[in-house]
Amino acid sequence: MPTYRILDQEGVIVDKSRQPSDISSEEMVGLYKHMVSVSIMDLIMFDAQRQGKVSFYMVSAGEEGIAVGSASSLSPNDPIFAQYRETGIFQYRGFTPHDFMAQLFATTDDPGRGRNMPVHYGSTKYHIHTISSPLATQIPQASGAAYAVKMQNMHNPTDEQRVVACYFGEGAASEGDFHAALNIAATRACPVLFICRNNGYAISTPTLEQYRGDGIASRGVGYGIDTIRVDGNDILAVREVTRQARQLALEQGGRPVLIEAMSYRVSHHSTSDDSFAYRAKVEVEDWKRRDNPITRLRKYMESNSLWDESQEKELRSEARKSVLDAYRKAEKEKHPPLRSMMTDVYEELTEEQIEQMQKMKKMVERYPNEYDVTGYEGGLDGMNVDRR
Ligand SMILES: Cc1ncc(C[n+]2csc(CCOP(=O)(O)OP(=O)(O)O)c2C)c(N)n1
Repeated sequence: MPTYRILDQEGVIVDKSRQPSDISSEEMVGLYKHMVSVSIMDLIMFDAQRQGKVSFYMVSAGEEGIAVGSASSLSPNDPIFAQYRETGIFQYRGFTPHDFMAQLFATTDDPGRGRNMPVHYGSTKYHIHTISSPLATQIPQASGAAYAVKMQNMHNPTDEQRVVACYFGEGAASEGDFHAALNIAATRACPVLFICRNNGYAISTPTLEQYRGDGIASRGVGYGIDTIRVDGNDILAVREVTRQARQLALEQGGRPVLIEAMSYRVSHHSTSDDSFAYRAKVEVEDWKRRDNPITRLRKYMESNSLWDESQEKELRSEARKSVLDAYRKAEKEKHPPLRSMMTDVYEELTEEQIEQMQKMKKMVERYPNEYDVTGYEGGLDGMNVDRR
């Protein structure tokens, strides 16, 4: 299946008769700023993990264009299900450095109350379901949500008609859940965009060992789903493809569309990985030099007098400053009270949970040198629970 692109690696329009449509200069610059902001936060937080400030981190280096470009073509009300390398969608929808840091440092402002690993963001406000660690969890969930959205669209035709967007890697597409999700979405005609980031690796497994067919795109065709492959390093192409896919997904009462966005995972898989154990450094360096969604758009903007070196410098220093400010604040914040490890499971704490929390409190009181709870809101008192 061929790959759709608008810009080549030098940021030049491939087909002069197909200029980027439906995008103003301000919007284009906005997309660029979002990509750069994500990449700067990634660098800072990757280092923060190395310094022991956060326990874990994952960057989206090289793939910023897929997240930011597709998010820009969704309605802000379209529910999103993501994997974990789509920080750009949170950035695009309005996450501030404070929101990112609250989750990464598990402060009291983290809506997940510190119960998840770092980068497992979620937001009711921005309609993004919380990220799940087990691969492919989100794909059948997205089909289910799209079925609900289909019903809502049908019952409320004058309301804004929504679609669901679901992101995953080509490795996650090897899970059974992927196949079940695509089939149910196709047979029930659910308005869902399946957006696969094919970045060449699933941790240490290269795509050559992941599948023998024509990538993930060929699978969409097999399920009777309209499918397109796009150059994931070309943010304008990703944006355009997602815009058209969204329209298609709303036609005839709803239908799924599969987008396979081709890219390359420039970074290590996560802070727990050393990718040079399974791929040559020169391969990575080569990709870094040859192609990148950020430099591609920058070249295009510069050649169209939309951007220059001084704007670049200003953007980078502002983005760095706002991330570092939020980082320094979050570092000093308390974690949520320890009792919140038990809350939100049932409407009220159960007898068993209360008993466990009381036992735990006694244990902490008995061994104060082993358990430092001063970093948690309320300290020891944060473990008090009511027995009604
Ligand atoms: C069910 C399950 N199996 C294995 C893992 C361990 N694991 C975490 S990420 C990952 C690779 C996923 O690769 P891909 O979907 O291509 O996304 P990428 O990391 O390349 O963005 C694996 C195997 C997991 N989290 N869940």
